[in-house]
Amino acid sequence: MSEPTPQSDRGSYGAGDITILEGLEAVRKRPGMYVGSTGAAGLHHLIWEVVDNSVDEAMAGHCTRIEVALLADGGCRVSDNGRGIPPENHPHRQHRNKSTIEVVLTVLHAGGKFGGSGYKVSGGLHGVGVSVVNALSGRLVAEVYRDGNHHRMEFAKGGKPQGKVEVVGKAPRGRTGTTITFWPDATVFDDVEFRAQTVLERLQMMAFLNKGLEIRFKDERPGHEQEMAYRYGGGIVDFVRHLNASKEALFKKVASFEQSEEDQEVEVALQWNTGFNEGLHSFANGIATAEGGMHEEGFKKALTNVVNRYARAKGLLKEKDDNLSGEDIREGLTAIITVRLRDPQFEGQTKAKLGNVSTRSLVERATNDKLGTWLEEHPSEARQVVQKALQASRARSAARQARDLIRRKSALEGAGMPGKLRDCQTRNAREAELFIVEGDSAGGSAVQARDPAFQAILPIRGKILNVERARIDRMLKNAEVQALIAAIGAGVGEEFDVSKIRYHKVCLLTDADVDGSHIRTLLLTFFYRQMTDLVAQGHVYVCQPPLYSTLVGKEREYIKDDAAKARFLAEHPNHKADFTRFKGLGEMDFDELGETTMDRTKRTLLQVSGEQAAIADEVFSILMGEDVELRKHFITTNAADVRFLDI
Ligand code: 0RA
Repeated sequence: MSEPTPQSDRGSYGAGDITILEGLEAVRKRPGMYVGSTGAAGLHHLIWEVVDNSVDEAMAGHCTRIEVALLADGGCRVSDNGRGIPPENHPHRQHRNKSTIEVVLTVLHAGGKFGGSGYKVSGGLHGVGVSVVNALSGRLVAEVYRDGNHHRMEFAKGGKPQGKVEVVGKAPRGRTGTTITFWPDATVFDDVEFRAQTVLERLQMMAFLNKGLEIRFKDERPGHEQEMAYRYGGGIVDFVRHLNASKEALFKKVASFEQSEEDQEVEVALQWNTGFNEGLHSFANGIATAEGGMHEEGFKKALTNVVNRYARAKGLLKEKDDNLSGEDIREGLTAIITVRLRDPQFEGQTKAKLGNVSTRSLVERATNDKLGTWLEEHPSEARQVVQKALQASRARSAARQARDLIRRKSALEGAGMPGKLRDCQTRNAREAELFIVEGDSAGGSAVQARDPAFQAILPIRGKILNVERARIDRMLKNAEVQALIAAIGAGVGEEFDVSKIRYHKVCLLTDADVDGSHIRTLLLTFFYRQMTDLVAQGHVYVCQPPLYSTLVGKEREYIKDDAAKARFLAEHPNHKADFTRFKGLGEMDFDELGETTMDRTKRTLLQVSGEQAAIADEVFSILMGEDVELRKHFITTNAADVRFLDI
């Protein structure tokens, strides 16, 4: 064993240590402030935080590989081949006697590199620092390979240092980097089991956004074993190809460009497909900006301008013709916009909207110049883009006529509410809930089971139209879709105004079988496409009706699914009574339905979040798009799994 790193005040405990422990204690008191929640999203945030630090090291040009492992004992290990956190004492005065490793892991917001180089993330919940992970862990081990040595420091529950940084051996030849292994604190989080799919989706996104960076994943948990590796030499160009892979591209080429300024840069990749939906995904410093913001605004404005300018110059639009609208130009567009900047301002409901005005002008200028040039250099592709927008424009005026028809029709139906809606009494949208229930008979039970003061019921019969494949004009003619739009009361498509919604919770209540899951997916696709803000702002929920019930003594217990049944059997090894399996909601009587699924004090609702909209878009497209083979594959490998919508 080698000499330990020199440390003054070894073992002594100064005033500074107390402040540090107070900082970590503050994180433990209010975890939500630092990682968003103590639910699944907050738990996974711990991994994102550690990985983000390694990605920063990669962005600074010092790291080419990151490995994430979910360990058999419930821990998570993140290793990189960066420079390694410096084991020497921290240069700042107030931390003078401490290794930088210790400072990075115990001082809030100290994760950043002291040189001030690179672009540091500052907004929202992101970039809170690895010390937050330490505070919320039951145990954490930091290992650093640097200067030929293997350094190690361990922390107990809540981030309490167990001694100082020690050199525990030699580093393998040429090896540098940082490895953080942590075990989330089971007394902080509701559940400490990581979900591989959630981690994989995030890692893949990070790999797309960081061209050439290799990100490996290994699940070592018994029964979950798998390995995965991502590395994209084309970066966001590959991301666009990937998103369009389940669709039919309008042409083979992906347009891409980048531009940088003193303290910010933008990169854009785009390609149209023959579909009708807009798939614009933006990121700031590697964080998804699901609510858009200045970078999206700049891009959209310039895209509209550039395509119209081109269409006029080439005589594809005549003098008497109106300009093509932005929506028409973006129909079938898949685009990734990623910006990196020094001081991002994250705004909006979910802190997922970029507020920096200077970024708008950078993106607008870049798009005007570079996409303009791209169109000039690719006349055949450019012509197809204009033709597609012209078609969209024609379809849109047909849709407008269909919408006017709905408006006139609902005006005739009195208050404008669909006949099938059993509305609630309250007119306060914040406390109002709409249950969309599959089938008329289940709808009847739900009407009896509800609390009519706050809960409205809308039965939906059969399968609503497949939104991904239908043009909006056809979709709007569907009676079920019309009833939905009228009940929610906030319009549809580009006219949707989330401030007008009549219910703050829109809950999907469908059978636990394949048909039910299909209808749920169709409804979610519809909301995601046509009422995007409803999803983005967290108003959509999935009910969790039980699949089984059984008698325990005289009490009836309800059991959510097969996993819960297995748990129940493990906890009650001598259980003899039969399990009743509910084939559909219709088999439950109304008080069962009320008690298990609707009663606000007893039910569990899954909130559908827009945070991972970019990835969800792909899932929806695979499921709903034209490619039957891909769709079959998806359904067979993910049957009955709705949890991908959870986080
Ligand atoms: C502080 C300073 C330097 C690097 C890091 C921290 C660092 C932190 C993490 C966390 C995970 N992986 C990491 N890699 C590096 C700068 C080091 C230098 O100037 O040599």
